[in-house]
This record gives sequence, C-alpha cells and structure tokens, in this order.
Amino acid sequence: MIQACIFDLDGVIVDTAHYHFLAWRRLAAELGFELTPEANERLKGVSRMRSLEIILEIGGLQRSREEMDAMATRKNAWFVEYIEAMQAHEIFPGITDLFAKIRQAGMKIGLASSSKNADTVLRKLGIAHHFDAIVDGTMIIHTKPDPEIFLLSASKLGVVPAQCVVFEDAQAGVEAAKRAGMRCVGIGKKEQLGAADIVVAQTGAFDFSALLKF
Ligand code: B16
Ligand code: MG
Repeated sequence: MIQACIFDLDGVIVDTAHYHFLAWRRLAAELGFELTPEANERLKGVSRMRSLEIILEIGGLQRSREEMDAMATRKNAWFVEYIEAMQAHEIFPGITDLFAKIRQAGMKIGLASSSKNADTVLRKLGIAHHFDAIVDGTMIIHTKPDPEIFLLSASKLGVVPAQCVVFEDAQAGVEAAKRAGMRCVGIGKKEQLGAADIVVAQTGAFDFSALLKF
C-alpha cells in the first residue's frame, strides 16, 4: 500500500528541464557543436558537473578542472536568469489537484530534486508548503541514478521505500527509483522511460486511482 509520493522537480512539476536544455545547448554552441534533444536526455536528473562531463564526452572534448568549473558556473548563471524570470503559472496543469488527492488519501508528499536551484524554483512557484520533506542537490553526495536521494526522502518522510512511488522524467531518475526499491511513474515517453511501472505524457495526466492498484 503506497504511503508517500515523491516528486522530482525539473520536468515533472514545471518545465525547468527545458531551461536546463537551453543553457546547456548555449554552452555546447560556444564549444562548437550542437546539443540535440536526444542527447539532452542523458543530462536529465544528473548533477551539474556530471552533465558537463557528458557534454564534453558528446563533443569529444577535454578540459581542465578549472575550465570545467568556469563552464558550469556560466551555464548555471544562464539557468538562474531563466528561472528568476519564471512565473507561478508555469507550474504544469493538474499538479495542485494531484497534491490535493494525495493528501485526501492520507499519503505524504516529498520532493527529490538533483538541482541546487530547487529552492529558487519552489519560491517562484510558491509551492514549498505542499511538501512534508524536501531533498535537493545540496543534501546528497551521489547523483541519480544512485538511489541516495530517494532513500533520504523516504527516511525524512518516515516511510519505507516499498511504500513510496516516485514521479520522474529522467532515465537516471527512473533507474534511481527502481534501485531504491520504489514504484515509479515515468513522465514522458515510453521509449525513454520503459523501466518505470507506468509512463504518462504529463504529470497532470496521471490517473490518481492507479496509485491504489500499486
Ligand atoms: P542544478 P531534477 C536536475 O533536477 C535536472 O534534471 C538536471 O538536468 C540538472 O543538471 C540537475 O537537476 C542539477 O541542477 O545545475 O540546478 O544544480 O530533475 O532532479 O529536479
Ligand atoms: Mg527531472
């Protein structure tokens, strides 16, 4: 019986995944190659530095640690510009209704985002009060697909992993949820998120009654 729903942030609650893509694409262009939407799937859910390592791998480039730090800082400044301009209405449709249904059913709600900017996004959307526990990129050592972020969320929520369901848009996030021993709702396309228990195109399209069948 599910006792808690744990939500990823970027790409699940709001389309900040697109802002990450725009910022990484801009950096790739500066480095002299194009970042395609397909290649971008590998960047979703993983930390900023891991994303940069993947970008350099895609471009067949090598850079020193100092150069990488400077590039990650530049990408983050562009991303922060996007999210500072974000409006509360950019939250995906159906999210607050889904939160209300979860609450009515007596379940807890957690947030598990790899982002170190999660606080800013939550503040812009005005939704931090919905969560019983928040875990972000500043609180973990190992990035998704490591299960650390979800195991920490479950422990903060006071629920065992087998009683949790994770909502994730990233391949790395689905893998992390399964490695944590949790159920997973994939947000996106089946071809990319086939390892999830169910895949829906958007979080708001998830049929709450499906939770009761898990
Ligand atoms: P930052 P999520 C993740 O957030 C993003 O999916 C991923 O693309 C990004 O690299 C990561 O956060 C780190 O973000 O650079 O803001 O610390 O999907 O786990 O909410
Ligand atoms: Mg995500």
